[in-house]
Amino acid sequence: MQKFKRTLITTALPYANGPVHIGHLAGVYVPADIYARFKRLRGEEILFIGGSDEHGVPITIKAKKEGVTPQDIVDRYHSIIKKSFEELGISFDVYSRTTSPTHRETASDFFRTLYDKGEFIEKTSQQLYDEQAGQFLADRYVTGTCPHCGAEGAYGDQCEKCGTSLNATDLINPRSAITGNVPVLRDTKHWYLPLDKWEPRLRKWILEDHKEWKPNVYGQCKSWLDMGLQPRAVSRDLDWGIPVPVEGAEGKVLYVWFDAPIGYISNTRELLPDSWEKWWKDPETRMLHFIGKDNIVFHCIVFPAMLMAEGSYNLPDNVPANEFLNLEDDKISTSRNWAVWLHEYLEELPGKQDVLRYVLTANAPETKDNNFTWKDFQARNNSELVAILGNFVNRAMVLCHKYFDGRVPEAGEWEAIDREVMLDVDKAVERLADNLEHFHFREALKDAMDIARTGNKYLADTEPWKLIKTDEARVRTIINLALQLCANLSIAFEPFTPFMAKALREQLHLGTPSWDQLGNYALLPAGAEIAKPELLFSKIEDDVVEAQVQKLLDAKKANELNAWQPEKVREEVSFENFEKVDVRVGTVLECSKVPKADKLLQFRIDDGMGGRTIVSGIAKYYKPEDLVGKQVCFVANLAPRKLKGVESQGMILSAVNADGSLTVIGPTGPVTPGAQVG
Ligand code: B3M
Ligand code: ZN
Repeated sequence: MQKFKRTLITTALPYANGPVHIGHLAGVYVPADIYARFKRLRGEEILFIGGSDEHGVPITIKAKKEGVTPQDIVDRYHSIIKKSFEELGISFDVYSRTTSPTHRETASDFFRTLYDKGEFIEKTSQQLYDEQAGQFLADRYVTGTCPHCGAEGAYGDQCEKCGTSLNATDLINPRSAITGNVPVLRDTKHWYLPLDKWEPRLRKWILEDHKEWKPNVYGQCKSWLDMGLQPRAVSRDLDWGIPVPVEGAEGKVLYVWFDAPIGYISNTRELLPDSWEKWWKDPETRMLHFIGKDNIVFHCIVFPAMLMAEGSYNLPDNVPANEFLNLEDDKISTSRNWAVWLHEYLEELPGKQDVLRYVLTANAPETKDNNFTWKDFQARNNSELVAILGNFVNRAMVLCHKYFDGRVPEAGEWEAIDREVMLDVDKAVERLADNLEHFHFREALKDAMDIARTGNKYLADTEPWKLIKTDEARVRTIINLALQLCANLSIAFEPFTPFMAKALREQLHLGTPSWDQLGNYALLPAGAEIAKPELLFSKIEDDVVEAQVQKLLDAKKANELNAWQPEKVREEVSFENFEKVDVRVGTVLECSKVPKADKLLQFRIDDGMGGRTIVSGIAKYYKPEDLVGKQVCFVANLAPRKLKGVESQGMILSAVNADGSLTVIGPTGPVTPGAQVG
């Protein structure tokens, strides 16, 4: 492996058209932050870059829907996202945005450099155009049927059902997302990056030189390369974005996927205006892109091709992309509001940043899609963080206060069991570093947790609370070692749960942590004072997680109601046929439940003709006594049917609501029983 001097870590720039949710965190930001913190602890030179992606069609669509400007939308979400990342402890060195002047200049210059070098193809082609809206329909401005899987509602840039990336003109039955109109085709000129030109170099660089990439990443790249690369348009006919910086390009902007990755460069420049270049151009800098799997092609093929075309930049050394996280066994969806939003989590579960970081790491979708459930969240908190980690640290510190006045006791000779414990911890630390280095964060977390497990077992095996009566000298040694393990834990957990790690270091009166201190069992000098232990984690009760599940269910319900559409109108009938149905008004005389049928109510109706019995399936929605005395409409000439042994002589009319519930239909004023409706 090449020896690098420093590491540039980038994270996908989230679209500023909504807040971030746990799927983003588990896939990108938590693993990247763990890695960045690990490297800092090792004393390596790193730079950790984040920022908001503020261009693209989803933002303009959202703005239109709300009747505000795209700038209003990105201002709102950029600040929500930035603040929530900070509160979760994502330790970016810079978090900027693609509407910044530095970015506009950087992206513009980048395009211009490629343009001047003749790296683009200029091509006029036919694109979809909405005549009523008076604009071209790029990307998400058009929906239609996916030509690959036949799904309805595929977007002009991608089908979310089968994941295929599309051109708007590929869609079957395209419709404008602005007006719903059928678009027409119009000529327009765009700039294309000929990916095919870079294909041989990309093939060698990925398929031969980067066989170590994660199988999901390598596999996706291989299948793209094997399909053959085509020129890709890097401009769009839109009024939101960075203007194409050439003559005759009025009304055209850079495609969002052209400018967004350049955002990594701009944000580096913004932070380090004088020394940014060493992070991008010095071959001794290693670049890593942390992203989700839907961004692989852009980071492994398109952006590298842009960098190759420019010529003076490094290519990424690795792209540790993750799979997706599901929520309560269902795909996370922003539009369906099926998500746990970070800013809401921080507000509703204050002080529990580490719990979320821990659970998302323990469940990280590293090799396959994974699932987040609130039950699992609670279980991991209560039976891992509280019962293993928190418990061990608390016991060790409490014993130190109880027997030794809160001063670290001096250790005597280490015995065999002590040395075994140290050996176990040494091994865990070694695995931990190796797993972190290889982006195996779930395994790494287990390794860190093993230190606490070892500590718990050590106390259980040595039973200092019994030994204190007979052998205080031995207890001094045991508590000393137990406290040294606590000190080790405060370092090992720093990448994963930084808030807890800091609190623990403060309680132990430890200074700045460094990775080299791991495996050192004399971190706390004998005689040093430690603070009174404060619980590092607290139990999460059932009502807390139940409220979260209920919130999701409420969102689902609201969403279903929102998405409700009236049934299609039935086939036309003639007036004569309509007249055949004899609808009358009657008054409910009696109403009771039909025995052994939980859906049915049995009515006795005054129909002006001596009365009749009707059975109706509305028991879920009405109590029998609520309907007595009410007037209802019923079909009087329906052939009689037996329902649960009762003959029903007609049908009471009711309407089906959006949520499936039924409301009985009756007259708005008093009507003579038996009167005809028509
Ligand atoms: N904003 C897509 C996404 O959030 C896009 C990433 C840009 S990274 C340069 O999934
Ligand atoms: Zn599809």
